[in-house]
Amino acid sequence: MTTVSQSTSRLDDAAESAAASDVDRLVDTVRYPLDGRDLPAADARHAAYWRAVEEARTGLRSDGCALLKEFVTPTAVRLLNAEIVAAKPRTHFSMQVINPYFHTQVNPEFSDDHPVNTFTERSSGFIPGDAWPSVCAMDTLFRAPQVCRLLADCLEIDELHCYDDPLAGLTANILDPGQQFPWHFDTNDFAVTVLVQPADEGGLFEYAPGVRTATDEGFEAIGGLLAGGRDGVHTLDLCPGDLQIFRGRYSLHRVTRVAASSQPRHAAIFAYTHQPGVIGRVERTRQLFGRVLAEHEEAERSRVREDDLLD
Ligand SMILES: O=C(O)CCC(=O)C(=O)O
Ligand SMILES: [Fe+2]
Repeated sequence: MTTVSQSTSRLDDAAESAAASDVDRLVDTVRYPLDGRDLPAADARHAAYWRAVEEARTGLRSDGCALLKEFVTPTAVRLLNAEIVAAKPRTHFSMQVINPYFHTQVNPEFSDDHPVNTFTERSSGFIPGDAWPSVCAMDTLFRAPQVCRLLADCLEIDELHCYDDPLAGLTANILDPGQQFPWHFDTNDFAVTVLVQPADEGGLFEYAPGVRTATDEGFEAIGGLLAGGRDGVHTLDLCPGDLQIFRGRYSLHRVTRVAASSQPRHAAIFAYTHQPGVIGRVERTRQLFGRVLAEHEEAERSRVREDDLLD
């Protein structure tokens, strides 16, 4: 078990923090036996593990989305929410008007009513990776090798690594009353999300699978959805503790506006990469978190140096 660092742990109760470092206490291991993967086939935990993986694979193959219902136990959900509430003052809220590609400027090459020139308010915020205590349930779930292994199996990839970015690796998406995260595409291949505190009204995750492909921008379908069309839109019935694996590169998606009278919506977001040691670009980091760290600047400088060597 990892020891609690004196200077960085900001949980009220160190004992609770130490307990949270055990991933088996956070996950419903009866339904999702993390150790079942390599047990003999006759073992019920082996069967349960691979049943969950197969179900997730079916969802990911058909529409780029898988739900591991109630993956996180109710007690652990309360712990995650307490950690989010404690770190919430560090949220970077940015009110921006964006198109589905996160651009904020008009592109004169397209008509005024084109998706590229259709801008919608994004008012939600992210708690950055450096706001969490070094030992906490959020971090344990994010980094647990058994969870990474399960996610890689669901995604049908050989390996997966925690996104090494000190701000964008482990975040929480916060939508306070009245806020929304409008229709957009993600730049990463897949996202892993755990709903921790749902809104009482609004705050629904909606997506339209496969509206674009690697070779077809799908502008017509996107235009229809931005204009309020509902063709092919799925609305997820998410409960606290559900873990969602989502391929958002080709599926337009959004979180609808949280009602003014609602409690805030909190979602834990775990970012992974195919390669180890990946860190975000300076410009994108500034857009999402309002700042960059020395690591980002350094990574950008070594990129330049690498480019120089290749020339
Ligand atoms: O909060 C969520 O459920 C997902 C938010 C989202 O789409 C994103 O962070 O790109
Ligand atoms: Fe997204």
